[in-house]
Amino acid sequence: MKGIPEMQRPTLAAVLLLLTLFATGQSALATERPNIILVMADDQGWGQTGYNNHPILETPHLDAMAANGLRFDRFYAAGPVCSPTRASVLTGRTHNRTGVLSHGYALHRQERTIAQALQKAGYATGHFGKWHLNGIRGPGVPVLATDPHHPGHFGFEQWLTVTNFFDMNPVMSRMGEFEEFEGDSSEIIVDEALEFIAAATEDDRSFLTVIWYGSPHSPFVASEADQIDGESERSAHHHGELVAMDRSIGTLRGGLKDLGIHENTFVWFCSDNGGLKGVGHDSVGGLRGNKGSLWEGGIRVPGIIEWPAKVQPRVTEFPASTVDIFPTIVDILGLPRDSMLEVVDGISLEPLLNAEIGRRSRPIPFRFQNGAALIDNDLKIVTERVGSGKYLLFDLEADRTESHDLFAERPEDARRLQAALEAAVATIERSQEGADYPEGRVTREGPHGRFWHDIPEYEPYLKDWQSRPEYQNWLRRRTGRQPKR
Ligand SMILES: [Ca+2]
Repeated sequence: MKGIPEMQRPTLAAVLLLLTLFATGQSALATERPNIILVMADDQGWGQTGYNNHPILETPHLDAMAANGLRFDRFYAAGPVCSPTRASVLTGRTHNRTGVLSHGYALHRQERTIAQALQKAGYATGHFGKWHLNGIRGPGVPVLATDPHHPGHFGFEQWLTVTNFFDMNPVMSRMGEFEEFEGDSSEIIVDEALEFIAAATEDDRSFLTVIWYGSPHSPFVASEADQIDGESERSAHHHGELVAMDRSIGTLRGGLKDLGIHENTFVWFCSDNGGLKGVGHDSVGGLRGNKGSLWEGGIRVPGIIEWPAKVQPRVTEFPASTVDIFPTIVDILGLPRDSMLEVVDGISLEPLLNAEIGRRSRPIPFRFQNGAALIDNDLKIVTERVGSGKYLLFDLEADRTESHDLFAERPEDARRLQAALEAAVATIERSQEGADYPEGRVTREGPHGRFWHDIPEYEPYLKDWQSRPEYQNWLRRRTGRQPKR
């Protein structure tokens, strides 16, 4: 205090006090805002959890998460295949609005994403694993730094990402730099995600971490220890991938506890589409249809929210969807509504976290290839061909296998839901033409659906990758070349 006149001392002390209060206030604010982790399996069917009584598969970590959180018995992937559902998670919109008509389509850069919204709110944002929103097809390869649709263009400040499904010992892209890893793909990305989480926590930053597994998608490769005894090879490997994925859920939950942040971390687990056929056991728990269809088996998936600070553990029958993720987070964090691009198809599930809220206020729309459907609480209307004028109506509560068409028997519901479905299809078509974008049209940064083999920047790697198991058969088919020794 030497040299500072006596009278100014209280002022200086007050400034110091204010600075201290400011710093404390900031960190109190940071701890109030929950961290967000979005975790998604690739092709895990509704029936493929222990808690849904799978005949051979045990998922102790998902079961524990479900027992400590809000478990959805009717959770829907917004699309029946992978890229569409991923687009819906990031935008809160049904996928056809966003450019992602099917797998291998690119998400329009004109969309607004949950990662951009949280980045703007000061969150650290990271993406780990499968991306599949860059319009590239073929088994997962590391995403190029020059890719106009890499996660960095959609609000992720860090990413360790593969174009599509990936498996044992993957090659991944860390912000454009290729890295080779050893081990099970689920465990690798959870370990990497935990490092990102630890760094953000160390910096006193809230975070959004997106963990998108490549399991249990084909090729089915599980370690010896994870394969289930007595199963055929295909079944042993497919279910073994789920064993490893489940273990990585345990690692994630344990890691959050070790960092002392599990209470106020909001974790949302789901799958990206329904289960597969021919994997040794029913993957969809007796529902109708599989991946690729708008029947329940194609879209109903495991779904769990765990957030110990706020969520009352229980099982809910409330129908919810991946389109609800972004609106729910916007609501919880009090972000501006225009963080999301209208038309938003999801609703906030924030009121559901602590109490049952009765009926869902807005139906869940589906529009995929030729078909469309609308789920309005217990009722579901389906058309297998848009424009055919043919509709089917089911009561999912009474008829969970969608076996009994009520369209003729329930004319009032049929008329109401047919009109609602036609209206939904019409607005989705307008979005598809670009009506939601300020430009009034779609401006596209690259083609949809290219195979990476045809992209010149991958050419230098083709020779090496021909001997890798995940690309070997595929490359042989595409190039007619034999793998080199
Ligand atoms: Ca998938």
